[in-house]
Amino acid sequence: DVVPITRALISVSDKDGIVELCTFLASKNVELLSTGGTAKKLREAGLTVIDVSDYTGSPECLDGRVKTLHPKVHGGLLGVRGNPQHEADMEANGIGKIDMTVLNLYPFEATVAKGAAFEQCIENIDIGGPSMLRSTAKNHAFTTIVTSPDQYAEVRECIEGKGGTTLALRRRFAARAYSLSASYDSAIATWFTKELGEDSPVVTRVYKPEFPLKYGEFPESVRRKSGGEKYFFALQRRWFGLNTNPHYNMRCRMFEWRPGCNPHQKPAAISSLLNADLPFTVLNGTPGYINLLDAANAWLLVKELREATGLAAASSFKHVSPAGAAVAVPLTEVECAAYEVTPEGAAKLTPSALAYLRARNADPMCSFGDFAAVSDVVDEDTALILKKEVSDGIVAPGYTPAALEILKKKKGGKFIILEAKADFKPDAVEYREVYGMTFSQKRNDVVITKEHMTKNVVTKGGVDALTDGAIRDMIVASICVKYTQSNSVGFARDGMMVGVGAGQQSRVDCVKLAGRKVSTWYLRQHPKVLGLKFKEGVKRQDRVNARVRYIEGDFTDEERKRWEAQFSEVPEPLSSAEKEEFMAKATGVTISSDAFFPFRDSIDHASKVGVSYIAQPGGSVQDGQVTECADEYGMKMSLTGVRLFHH
Ligand code: 93A
Repeated sequence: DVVPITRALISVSDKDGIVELCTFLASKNVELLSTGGTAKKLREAGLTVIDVSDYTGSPECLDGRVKTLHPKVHGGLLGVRGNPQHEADMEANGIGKIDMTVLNLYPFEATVAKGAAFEQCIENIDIGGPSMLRSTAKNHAFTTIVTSPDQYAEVRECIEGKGGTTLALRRRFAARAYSLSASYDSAIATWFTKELGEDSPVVTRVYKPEFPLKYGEFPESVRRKSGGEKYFFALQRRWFGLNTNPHYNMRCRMFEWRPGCNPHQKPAAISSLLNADLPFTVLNGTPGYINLLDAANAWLLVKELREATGLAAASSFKHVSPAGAAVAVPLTEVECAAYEVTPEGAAKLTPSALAYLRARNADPMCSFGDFAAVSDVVDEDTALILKKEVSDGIVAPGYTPAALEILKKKKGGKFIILEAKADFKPDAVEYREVYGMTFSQKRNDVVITKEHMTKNVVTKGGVDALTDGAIRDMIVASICVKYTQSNSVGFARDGMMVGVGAGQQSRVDCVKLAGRKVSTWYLRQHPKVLGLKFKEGVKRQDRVNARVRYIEGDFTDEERKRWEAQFSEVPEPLSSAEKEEFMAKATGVTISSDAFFPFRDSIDHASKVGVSYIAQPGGSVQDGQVTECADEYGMKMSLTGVRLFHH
């Protein structure tokens, strides 16, 4: 199935690498036919080239609109070799065989992107190129279509090694050529439709496959023992409650069953747009469906936090919402104790490490098995913190060799490590296909700045009542909710999220949920919690969970017995009065909400967890009542004017 190349037609707009390829082809005695600009470039490099117009006997005309649209070109590409009728037709019409086409198309998309005039865009619609591409790809049994400089090396290697191109290569290149043709036409159709003034252009987007996604399997042993998945589900529900149970992930992990989204949803794969790459490359591990959704959101969140604050940022994602996020602000001594680091150790931490330590410690119970993101190069300090934690993977713009070595050993070598493209900028319009419907919308590219937090402070004292720290926390919390599934609210203090509420149907429930996390975060710093005496060998995550249960305190008798067994000294209960007394001192917390507060109830609840500052879009008919309520509590509230729903 190897076809030797004796004649090739070269016609490229992007002339990168073309001289080198053609020099190689010439050295293999390939006759080169070429169009105007390409022929000129090849001749300048000293190559012998036949102009297509000389070959066809038809001059390029109509300002180059007609260059290769000729039976001697298309016949030479489309004729079926060995077919007596075709061979006779070719003979009768003086059509010689052309074995290979190397081409790329007029830069239509780049011309549009430049903001060129309508006529110039029209002129950049390539006609001859796609025609040759389609002819060559159709006849791939005999002809080779090369459409991108990134294929030149492979084609050279194949000709060098095999004396021609193989059928496998020709088929692969033909498939790529038709994808290019589809993508090119899609770009033209999109642009043209927009020019008609349509709001939501109908488009076809063309993707290239990247890699299959990891999906979990029930190991055979579990299947056999439990008598099937159904029984296992029932058992899991009985043992551990519904999926919201914090132990759920642990169970999944124990059985190496990664719900991403579900084991029966296969095949699962990821693709990228034909003319764009994924925002990251995989350095280690096999990511699953949810991992990559987490990674994409987590990466954009930390990138934005970094840009907004100028500080290293980190986030800890679970189920496509942040459990925590933070920028690198030094820890207090009490925080060091609560996060299990020594003050000396904390003082030496790099900014990346500090940011992740904070992000992970917002809600360490929820962060179990997280997907981490760091805005800066991951160094050894950061890797050593992650090494101790149960985590699924990380995305960052780079890794020091020492950090990479540590992380690659995590999870028996399965820890997912993604290198993010530092300059990644998502497309202006985003698309999502659900149940056969394609939604498109402008991406939420609003850049949250100090201006949003200061332009409309509606509470007493106005903008002068905001401290720099409060403004920073308003920005951090608002960027965080921008990447949190709605309805969402986020509480921040000292550059760190200390309670994120995601995916609630009512705002007040969201405030209660996230507010409970804030209380837990605060109470983890209560002297009685810091003084808990764990037995030797109690694992890190078990200590985290045990502290949370201590703070919650709502044990059944059985549960209490099991809980107490983890301590060398049985702890005295933490009474409601003690908790209230401690929480009464809480202050300086900022809350940001992804949409307006429709009633004062959310503010009433926020007042119980030390909220001093509020950032919210405003726009409710009850804004006045909410402002009065904030004033009652002495809180300072900014109306930002930007809603931040995220789904
Ligand atoms: O104007 S065209 O649509 N008409 C043609 O007949 C034709 N043949 C090749 N564009 C045509 N091409 C395109 O010209 C190729 O696809 C390639 O992008 C470009 C190369 O032109 P040049 O060699 O003059 O730089």
